[in-house]
Amino acid sequence: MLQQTNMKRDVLLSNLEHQLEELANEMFQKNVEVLTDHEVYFCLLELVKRLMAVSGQISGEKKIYYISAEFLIGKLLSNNLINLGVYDELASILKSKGKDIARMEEIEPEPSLGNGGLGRLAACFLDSIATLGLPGEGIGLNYHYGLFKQVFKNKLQTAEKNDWIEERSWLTKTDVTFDVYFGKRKVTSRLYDIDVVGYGNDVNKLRLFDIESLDESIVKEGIDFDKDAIEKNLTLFLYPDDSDEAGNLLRIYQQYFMVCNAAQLILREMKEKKYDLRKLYNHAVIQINDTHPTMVIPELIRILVNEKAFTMDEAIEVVSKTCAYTNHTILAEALEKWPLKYLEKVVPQLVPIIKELDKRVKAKYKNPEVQIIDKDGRVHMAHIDIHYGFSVNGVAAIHTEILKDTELNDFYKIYPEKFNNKTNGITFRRWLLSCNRELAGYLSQVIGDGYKKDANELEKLLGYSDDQEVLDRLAEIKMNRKKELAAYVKVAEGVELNPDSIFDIQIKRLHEYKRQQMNALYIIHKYLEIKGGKKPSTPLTFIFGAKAAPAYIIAQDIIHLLLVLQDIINNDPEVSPYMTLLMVENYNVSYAEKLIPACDVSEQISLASKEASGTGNMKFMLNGAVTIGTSDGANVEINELVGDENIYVFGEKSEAVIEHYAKADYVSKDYYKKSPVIKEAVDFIVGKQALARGNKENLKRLYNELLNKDWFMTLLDLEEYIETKDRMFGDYENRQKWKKMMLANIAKAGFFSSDRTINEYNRDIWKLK
Ligand code: GL7
Repeated sequence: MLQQTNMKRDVLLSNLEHQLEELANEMFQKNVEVLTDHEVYFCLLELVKRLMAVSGQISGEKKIYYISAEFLIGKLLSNNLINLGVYDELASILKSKGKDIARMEEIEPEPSLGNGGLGRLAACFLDSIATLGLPGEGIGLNYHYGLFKQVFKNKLQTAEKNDWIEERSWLTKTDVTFDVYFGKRKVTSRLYDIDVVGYGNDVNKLRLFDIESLDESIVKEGIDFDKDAIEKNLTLFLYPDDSDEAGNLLRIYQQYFMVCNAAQLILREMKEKKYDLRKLYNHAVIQINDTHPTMVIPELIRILVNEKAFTMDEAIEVVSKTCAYTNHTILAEALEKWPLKYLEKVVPQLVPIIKELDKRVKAKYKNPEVQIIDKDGRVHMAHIDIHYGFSVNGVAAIHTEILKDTELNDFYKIYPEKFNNKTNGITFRRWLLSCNRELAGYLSQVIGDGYKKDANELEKLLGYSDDQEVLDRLAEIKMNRKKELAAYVKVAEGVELNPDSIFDIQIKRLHEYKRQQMNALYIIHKYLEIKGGKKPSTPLTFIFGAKAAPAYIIAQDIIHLLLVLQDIINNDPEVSPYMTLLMVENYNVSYAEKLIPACDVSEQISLASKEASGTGNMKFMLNGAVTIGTSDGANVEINELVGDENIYVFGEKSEAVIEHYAKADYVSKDYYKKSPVIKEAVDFIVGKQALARGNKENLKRLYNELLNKDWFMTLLDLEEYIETKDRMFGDYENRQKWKKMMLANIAKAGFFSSDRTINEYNRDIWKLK
């Protein structure tokens, strides 16, 4: 069988040009030369799907099921071509027919099945699981409009639906359907698969469930729709607005729909393979990605007890040995607590199980902090995971320590053996080989190809720290990416960027803890300095990209401020030669792939203790950017790897921040009053110039927030941030020093390969062969 598929594969591979022509004929009755770019894209899509279909499906005695509400997979064409090892060949075949593969890459719509780092991490993990030849699949939902598309109108973010599913796509409709019951209400699911090919041709699957009765036409204005019509709306959007009860219920509907399907899929496979369900944990390990899939625990227990004749004790034991939980945040708002009465409305069949799980905890532990159902009748989803899973992991060393010492300390005292750290990683296939082909090629030239399989080999680059030719080439490649970005942005945003300026980039979800507002205050400070005659030696370009949750008011206000500042700065002839600001519209994975390789300065300035890990920080480093950051998340590990001389670290440490929260002694106004520099920058937000170009309501609200609340302590670190950033920009003038820093960052990035992360998950948690 394997031999047969290998043969088929070899036949396909040996004659790609012929295959492509045949497809063009079959699908469009034309030769490739005369196809439109879109038609070529569809042919490539079909060709890659066929190649994957005849590649080796990974199999084994035990499989990892990675259940996640998000899989931010990004465009797939180039990555699949790279992983299949045919990118260069196809690019040249196309070129010989007058087609530029880069245009096909642009045409591909980006699936928006995720929101941020958590979803992108899941996608990187799928790539690494397949690359390492581990049997595994992702299980999630097939959102038709995914996360919203961001459109700026009058300097405000508006949300539109993100239509990504075309007549032909990476999705393959399967004949698998399941019944899913919400109490007595029944819906029917349909499974769609996306093949995930690893680097080296092994294939796993991403399994996305959808609902047969979905009705896209119920979406009217923007992203508004009737939240009650479950049969019609269930898989329309990722994270529908949850500011009212109907929105909360819809999220629970979605989560249960996801895990009920996952449970049925897993059990079906156990049955097909005639595995003993009582040994489920020998054949399946379920990684619960954040709390969204938590209900898989009571759901599996329910099925085992009601349908498979397990006693409650037996079911709990088997399920607990199968499920492992990853925590991605310490922010209270993101640790889900569903009111029991909501669960009663949506999934009444799970409530007796949850109550039983809670009862067992209450019988054993008196501490109210570790209960599943609290005194207000809320179900703490993470607590289910911790009590009834066998592993709890954080996503960076400092994050796991904070979980153990502070946030989850009561649990750590009960189950010290369950806690472990798995520092996040990124797939170098997408974040280097694909997005920065020139750098990847040059690295191969200097240190050989080995780093593509073993990322630690990047360290070989350290041997070239004093090699002028290598240093100059790294700088030249960076300049090439900056020019490309400038050309792209000119068309996409209508903004002119100067490639000779320093590209300082902050791209990530918009959130106060990430402190885009602190960066904005720095920019105001610089603007005022330039107005006062103090000009930077090298011009500065500040770039932001961020979506704000539609119901998150202050985040919208911060976007507004950035767009107002962009207007002021870029239209001020005294300032614009020295400084440019750009907030890109609809920041997504594809945009990241253009921005990251072009970055000089990577902004990782979250309030210490709040960013669980961050993964953008790793992508920037790998592409030769230098980090300015706080001692937070994976920044701490970046710092340890590159040493203090190759990173700019500032700000209060996490212990001090945690103490401020414990003592409630942070008063932002004190910082404002104490420092004329801070005062001047903050006042600018509601100054004449800003009000002339922006909305009073948004700007005033943000100003008041910073002055009177500032929950994420922007002003705490602002002065040190300004000093550090000025020093950093000063150091940029020493080109030799900067090039060496670039080299050191690339050389030390190997640790952050998601192959390393997945090897650790497998070694410590999954234990697959
Ligand atoms: C996140 C964390 O905020 C981020 O720091 C981390 O890198 C990522 C992956 O572990 O998970 N948690 C979260 O809820 N989102 C994240 O990006 C959306």
